[in-house]
Amino acid sequence: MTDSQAPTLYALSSGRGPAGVAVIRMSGPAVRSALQAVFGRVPAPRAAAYGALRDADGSILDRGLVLFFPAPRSFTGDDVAEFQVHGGRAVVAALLRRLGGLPGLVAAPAGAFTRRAFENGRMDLTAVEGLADLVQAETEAQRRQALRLAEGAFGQGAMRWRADLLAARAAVEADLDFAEEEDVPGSVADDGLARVTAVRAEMERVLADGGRGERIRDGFQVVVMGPPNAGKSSLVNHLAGREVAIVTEVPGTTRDVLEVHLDLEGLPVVLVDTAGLRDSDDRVEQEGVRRARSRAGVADVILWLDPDGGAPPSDLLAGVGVRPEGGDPGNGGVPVIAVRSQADQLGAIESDPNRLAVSSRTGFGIDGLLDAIARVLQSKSAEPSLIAQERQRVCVAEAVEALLRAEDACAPLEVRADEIRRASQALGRLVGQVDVEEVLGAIFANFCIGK
Ligand SMILES: Nc1nc2c(ncn2[C@@H]2O[C@H](COP(=O)(O)OP(=O)(O)O)[C@@H](O)[C@H]2O)c(=O)[nH]1
Ligand SMILES: [Mg+2]
Repeated sequence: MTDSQAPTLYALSSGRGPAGVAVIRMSGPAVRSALQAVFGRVPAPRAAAYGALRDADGSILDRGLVLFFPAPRSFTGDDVAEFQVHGGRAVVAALLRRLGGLPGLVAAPAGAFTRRAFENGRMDLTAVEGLADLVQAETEAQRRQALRLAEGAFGQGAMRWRADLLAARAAVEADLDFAEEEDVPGSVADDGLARVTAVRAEMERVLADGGRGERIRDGFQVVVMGPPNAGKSSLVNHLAGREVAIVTEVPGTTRDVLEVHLDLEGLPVVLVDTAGLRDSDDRVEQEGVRRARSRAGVADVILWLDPDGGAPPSDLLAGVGVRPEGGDPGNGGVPVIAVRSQADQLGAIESDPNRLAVSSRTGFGIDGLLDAIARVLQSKSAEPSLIAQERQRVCVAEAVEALLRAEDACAPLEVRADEIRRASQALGRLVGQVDVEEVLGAIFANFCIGK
């Protein structure tokens, strides 16, 4: 299909109304003719034009602003136009109906505009993923990370690596081709292989981020643990501002793992309520305790709640490699914040200013607890990470593995050149230049219609 036969996409790009303004976008070869039909003219590029938008019989549908972005300097790389009209449902419906009746125009499925931008080389695949995350971002940390990705910070770096590897492979292959001719200096391949080592080291630095990017995207796990009846579920409900978990005075009420999503000073947090740790004959409760312990293993922070101010049991500490409160967050293990719960029941004398104490009943100490959690998570997310999701990490890790094999001095040069090629291919998949068909569907399914 040549470009002039490609369908012209149209969709409501703003949220469903009623709203003050709605934005309807078109992209494709029929944009100019559609503008002519609806607006009576094609406005000057990139300048807002105001006027009547007309139905097929000449009657006015609405008055609004029209913007025209000729190819290739548009979001998709094709001709693009946007209508800004009143955001009433009937206005939007009438304009969409009008556009749908024009020759060559088809309703855009989810992510279709971004897909055109990708196919036209306006964005690499990591930027597409960043844009999907940006639309979904709920906290400041998520917004910052997604924007960086959407602007191509990672994709551009990956393409530089790829260019370096192409040059390295060319050098190694040149050595191979001319090996018989004796007069080719052996250092040509050596130069190439030195580049390989430099690129591999850079990739390893990017990978060694402790998974921060994925955590920012998917949320930091804050796991609430403690003995039965410590008030874990009450605290989770209090922080969620709603009754997520069942609270009773019966020990062993919570048997499942419950999750609540929170925005903690801009950081996305998944607060996890768990079963109280104790030995029980009840099979369901035993399973709850098992799940609680396994969740502790992937926690970013454990909140240990105990109304008596007790410390977490040593087997829990050993089981998940936790370290005591105040430990250096940089040295591995899951940090534990020990909290005395139900502090409203403490006498003034018992309260210790150096120890966190909270009451879900009165709200006492809650701000201090949130600060303590935020401090730990901020230290974990201080340095931004380039990698935001598993797909990206897998591609870079595959490239590193191939380069490590390419660096093996015992391997024949043919094999080493081939491993460099494999690494380039993994980077090609990362930015979406090779073998992407099967991932595209999954990626664009995350988009909304109109993006
Ligand atoms: N006085 C007081 N009672 C609390 C507080 N938090 C929870 N409780 C009570 O302690 C009991 C157990 O609470 P729950 O949240 O189910 O504890 P969990 O087993 O750790 O999840 C319930 O009767 C709650 O009403 C608190 O801050 N102050
Ligand atoms: Mg509970």
